[in-house]
Amino acid sequence: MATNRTLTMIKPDAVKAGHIGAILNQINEAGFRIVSLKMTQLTKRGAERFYEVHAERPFYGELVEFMTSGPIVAAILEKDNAVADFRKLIGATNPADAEAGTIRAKYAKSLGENAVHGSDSDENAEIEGNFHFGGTEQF
Ligand code: 3AN
Repeated sequence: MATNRTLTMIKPDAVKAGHIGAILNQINEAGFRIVSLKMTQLTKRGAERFYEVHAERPFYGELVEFMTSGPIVAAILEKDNAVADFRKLIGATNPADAEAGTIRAKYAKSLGENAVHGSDSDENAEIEGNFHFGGTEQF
């Protein structure tokens, strides 16, 4: 996957609350091209693997439980400076600290249930993109 790509997931809280369309629209309006897109549900093993870097953190169990609690929407997005620009668009991890107008400020419920994921580096964007999508699913 090229380095101008990032991986997002619309998390179970935002899917349940009916925000898929609004969030995808905000992503498009911000200039990201959708390279891959699907609705899916993470298995416990899958979520543990996806969040392996957080395995030692106290919130790991809660995070895995939440991320497997319902369907998510996964997408690979493309834009110049995709990783940094997307993290700007979604806002701070804790919605209480997220800038007004950001996706988390608008749709996130709490630090744990924070509506969307965004990759934190080009390297992780590639790993995470390949976690969700095979080569023939990346356009
Ligand atoms: P970000 O998603 O902004 O990159 P990370 O990578 O620090 O944030 O955390 C990954 C996910 O773990 C967050 N999106 C959030 O759902 C959850 N999380 C992070 N910190 C906490 C915490 N202190 N308590 C509960 N959940 C947390």
